[in-house]
Amino acid sequence: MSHCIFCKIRDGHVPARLVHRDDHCLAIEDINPQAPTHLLVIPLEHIPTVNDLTENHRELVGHLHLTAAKLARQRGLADSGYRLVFNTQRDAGQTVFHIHLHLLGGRPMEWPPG
Ligand code: IU
Repeated sequence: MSHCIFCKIRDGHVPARLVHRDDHCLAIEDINPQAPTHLLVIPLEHIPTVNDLTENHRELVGHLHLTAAKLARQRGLADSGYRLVFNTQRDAGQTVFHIHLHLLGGRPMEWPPG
C-alpha cells in the first residue's frame, strides 16, 4: 500500500471529510483549517510536487482549478473572494508530497503570506 496519506484517503484506507469526487480529483475538508472554508483539491494521480507536472497534466491542472472555483461558488465565496495555493517544497511549507490545491476563504487575508 502507498505510504502517501492522500493516496490512502483516495483509496478509502484513511477517512476524510469528502466534499467532491470525480474521475480526476477529490476534494476534502482540511483537518487543520486555516480559514472558515479550507478545502484541498487533490488529483487522484500521485504527483509529488508541482515540479513533477508535465505537459500531460495540462488538462488536469485546469480541472483542479475549475473544481476549486466551483466549490468556492457553492460556498458563496465567488464575490467576497478566496485564495488558491499550491505550496511547493520546503520553503513554501509543503508537508504532504502529493499535490493539492488549497482553497481558503471566508475571512480577509493578508498579502504577502507569511
Ligand atoms: P501543505 O501545503 O503540504 O502544507 O498542506 C498539507 C495540508 O494537508 C495541511 O493543511 C494539513 O492540515 C492537511 N492534511 C489533511 O487535511 N489531512 C491529513 O491527514 C494530513 C494533512 I497528514
